[in-house]
Amino acid sequence: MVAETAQKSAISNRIAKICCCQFLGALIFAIGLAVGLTIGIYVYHGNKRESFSLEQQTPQCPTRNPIIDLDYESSVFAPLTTREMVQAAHSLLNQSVVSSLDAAIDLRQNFILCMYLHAPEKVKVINYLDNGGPKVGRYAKVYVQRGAASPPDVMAYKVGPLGSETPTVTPITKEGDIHFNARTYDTVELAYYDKLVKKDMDILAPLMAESFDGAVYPRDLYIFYFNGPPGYRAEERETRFVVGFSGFDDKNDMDLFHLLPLSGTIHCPGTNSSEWYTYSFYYLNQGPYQSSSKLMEAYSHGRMRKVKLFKGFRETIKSRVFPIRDERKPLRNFAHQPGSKSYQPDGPRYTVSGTKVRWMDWQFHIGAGQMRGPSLFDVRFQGERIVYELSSSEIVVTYASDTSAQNGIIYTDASYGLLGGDFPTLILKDTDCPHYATVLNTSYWSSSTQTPGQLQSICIFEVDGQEPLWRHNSISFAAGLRNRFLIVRVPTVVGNYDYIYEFKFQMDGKMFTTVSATGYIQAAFWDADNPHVGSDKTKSPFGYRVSDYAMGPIHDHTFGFKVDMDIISSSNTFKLINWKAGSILEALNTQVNIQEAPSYFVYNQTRFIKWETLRQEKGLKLNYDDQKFWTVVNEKEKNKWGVERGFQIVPLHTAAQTLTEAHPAMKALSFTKYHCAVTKRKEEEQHLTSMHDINRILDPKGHLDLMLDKEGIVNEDLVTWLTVGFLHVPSSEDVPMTTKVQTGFMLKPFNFFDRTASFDMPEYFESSNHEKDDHEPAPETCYEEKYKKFCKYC
Ligand SMILES: *[C@@H]1O[C@H](CO)[C@@H](O)[C@H](O)[C@H]1NC(C)=O
Ligand SMILES: *[C@@H]1O[C@H](CO)[C@@H](O)[C@H](O)[C@H]1NC(C)=O
Ligand SMILES: *[C@@H]1O[C@H](CO)[C@@H](O)[C@H](O)[C@H]1NC(C)=O
Ligand SMILES: *[C@@H]1O[C@H](CO)[C@@H](O)[C@H](O)[C@H]1NC(C)=O
Ligand SMILES: [Cu+2]
Repeated sequence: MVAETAQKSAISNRIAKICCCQFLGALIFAIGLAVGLTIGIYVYHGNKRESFSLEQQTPQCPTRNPIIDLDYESSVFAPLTTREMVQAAHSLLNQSVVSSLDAAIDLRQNFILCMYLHAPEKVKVINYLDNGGPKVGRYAKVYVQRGAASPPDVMAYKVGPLGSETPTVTPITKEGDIHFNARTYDTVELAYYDKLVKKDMDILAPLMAESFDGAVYPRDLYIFYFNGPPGYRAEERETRFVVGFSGFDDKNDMDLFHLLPLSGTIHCPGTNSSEWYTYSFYYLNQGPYQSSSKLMEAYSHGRMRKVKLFKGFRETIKSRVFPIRDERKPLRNFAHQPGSKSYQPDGPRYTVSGTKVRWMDWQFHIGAGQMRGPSLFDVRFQGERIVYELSSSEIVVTYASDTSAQNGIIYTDASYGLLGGDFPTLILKDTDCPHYATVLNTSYWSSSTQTPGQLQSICIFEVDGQEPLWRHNSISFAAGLRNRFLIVRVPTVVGNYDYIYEFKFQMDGKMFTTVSATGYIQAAFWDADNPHVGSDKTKSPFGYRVSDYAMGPIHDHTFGFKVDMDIISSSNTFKLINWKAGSILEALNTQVNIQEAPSYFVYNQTRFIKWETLRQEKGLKLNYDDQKFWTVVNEKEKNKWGVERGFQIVPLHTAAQTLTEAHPAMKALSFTKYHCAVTKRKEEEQHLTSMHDINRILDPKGHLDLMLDKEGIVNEDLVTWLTVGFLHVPSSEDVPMTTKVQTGFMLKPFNFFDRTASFDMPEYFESSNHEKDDHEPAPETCYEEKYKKFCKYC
C-alpha cells in the first residue's frame, strides 16, 4: 500500500511476466533459459535503480502524535494510575486496614486483592459535565482479604478523593458480608496448595511414572487448581485439582491442553492451613480414594483399570501445544512477501487526551478496571450524548466433561480479572492493531507483590474498511462513501483464553461493540476405554476427541455488558417494535377501528408493526419466531419529522443459555438467561454479577434477577444489560489455537438524525454532467519511515 510496496508488486509482476516468457521461450525455442536469465538479471538491476530514484523523490508520510496528553488523573472516567493505586494502598495502611504493603505471603494477613476506579456518581458527573457543577473526585474501589480479622472475611472500601492530602477510607461492605471462604483465588493460597499437594505427588510418583510416560513431578507435571467453583455455600471451600503436563518452558504458564486423569480435592476453609487436607482422589475416574496412599495402594495391587501413555509421548507435548510455525511444511506461494497493510497517508485523524478520544465528530472516554475490563463513558456524536456508560461486566464459561476434576467447571472470569496483568505486555506489535495505532496503558494491583503494575492494554486507530459504507449506481450518477472507522481494541487474557474487546465507531452514527475469543481450549483427558463412551470411540456426550489423549469439553462463552444509554438526556424509554403478521383489518385496527378492509390491498394478509412500551423492569430473550426490535428513545426529543429520537440495540450473531434453572448455578448466573434486561439505573447496581457468587451459588447476592424487581421504567434513567455469546464444541481446528470467533451488538441510530448522518463527509460522487462531482482528499504518495528498513528495494 505504501509507495514501495506498490512499486515492489509492480516489479514482482514484471518479473513474473518475464519468468512466464522464459518458460514459454524454453518450451518453444528450447534455448530460452540462458536468454531469460540474462533478461532477468538486467530487469532486476534496472528496477533496483528505478526504485532507488523513486525513493529520493517520495516524501515521508506526515505524522502527528495524536496524544495531546496522558493525564488520566484529571479525568472523571480514566482508569486508576499506578500513583493513585499507591496512594489508595497507603491510605489503607494509614487506617490500619492492612498492616503492611510487603508482598502478601500469609493467609492470616490483611492484604489488597485488587482495585479499580470506583464508579463516579452519575448525577454528580452529569452536573459536572453539563452544568459546570463541581468536579467529581476520583476514588478507588479496593477489595481487601482480611485473614487477620476475626472472623476473617473480604471487605470492599472506597478510598479517596485520590490526589487530595487526606483521602478517606469508607467501607462499602459490612464485616462478614463476604465470607472468607467465598473469596476469589489468589497466589498466596496457591502457594499453600502446592506445599500440601507435593506430599501426595511424592506418594503417587510410581503411578505417575508408569501411567504418564515416566513423568516426574514437578519436573514434567504441574497442578491445575482452577476447576471451580469450590463450594455450594459461602462457608465451604473445596478446591478440585488435576495433574497436567506442562508443554511450556515456564511452569507458571498453564498448559490446559494436557490435563491428566489424576485428581483430588483440597479441603481448605479458614486461615489455618495446618487444618487443610487433600482427599477424594481419582485415577481414571476411579474413586474417590480418601487419600493418595489409598489410591496408590489400590493401584499397586492392580485393583483398577490403568492407562499407559505411549512411550515418548512426553517429548511430543511441546510441539502439540506450542503455537509455532510448522517448519516441515513448505511456505505457501508468496508467503515470503509481506502482506497487505493499512497506513495513514496524512497522519492520524483522531486525538487522545488522557483517555478522551475524538474522531470525526465522535467523542468519548475510555475506562478500564482490572476485574471487569474495558468500558466507554459519555459517548457523544456531534455534541449529543448517546451513551453514558458501556462496560464489559462479566464473562461466564460453563463446561461439561466426563472427568473427575473437570466436570461442571464454571468460570465467572470477572472473579479472576479481565485486565488483571501478569504479562509484560498485552498488545502484540503489528498483530493486534495496525503499527500506527496509539497504545494506552492501564494499571492493575498485583495481590502477590502488593504493588501496582502497568499493561499496554488499549489500542486506538482509524482503519480503512476497504468497503463502501453506502453506495449507489444509477444512470445519471455513481456515488459511494468508503467505510473507515475508529477502533478501540482491548485484548485481554484470562488463563487459557484470550478475549479481544472492540468498540468501533462509524461515520453514520453506528457503533459496534464486539468481543472475540481465541487462545487455548481447556481440554480434558481422553480415555479411549471410558466405559461411558459408546462404540464410536471419537466422541463422548461432552465433545470430540481432538488429540491422542485430549478431548474438547463443550462450553459456552457468555459476555455480559452494561449499556447505559442516555439518548440526549437520562430520561429514556425502552420501546419494542413487534413484527406481526395478520389480516389487513388486524393491522389497521391497531390504530383505528374499522369493520371492513379497503379493497386496494391485493392480499388479505400483511405484515405490520405493533409498538410496545416496556413499562416495568424485565429480562428479554431473543426468539427467531417472534421478531422484535429493541429501541431506547427519548420521548421528549423529536426529529424533524416529529418522531421520537432513539437508538436501536441490534445483537449480532449470538447463542442462548442452554442450561435450565434446574442447574444449581443458574441463580448466580441469572444474566445468562436473557439477551437484554432493562432496569432503572442505580448506583449500587454496577455489575451483572458479584465476584463472589460463584463461590456461594446457593445463596448468590449480586446477580441480575435481584435487580429485576418490577420498577417502573418509563421516562427513567435506564440500563440495558446485554448478553451475547457463543457455544463452543471444540474441534480439531481448535488445537493448538482457537481461531477468533466473534459476537457483540450494534447501537444503530433510529430516527435519531433527520437523514443519513454521513452526508457531511467528502465522498465519491460522479454525475453525468460532472457539476457536483466530489472526491475524497487524495493521499500524496509517501513512504513510512518505520517500514523503510524492511524494504529491500529502498
Ligand atoms: C495517617 O495520616 C494522618 C494524616 O496524614 C497522619 O497524621 C497520621 O499520623 C497517619 N496515621 C498513621 C497510623 O500513619
Ligand atoms: C492450626 O491448626 C492446628 C491443627 O489443628 C493447631 O494445632 C493450631 O493451634 C492451629 N493454629 C492456630 C493459630 O489456630
Ligand atoms: C506503559 O506500560 C509499560 C509497561 O507495560 C511501560 O514500560 C511504559 O512506560 C508505560 N507507559 C506510560 C506512558 O506510562
Ligand atoms: C383471507 O385469509 C384467511 C386466513 O386468515 C382465509 O381463511 C381466507 O380464505 C382469505 N380470504 C381470501 C378472500 O383470500
Ligand atoms: Cu471456547
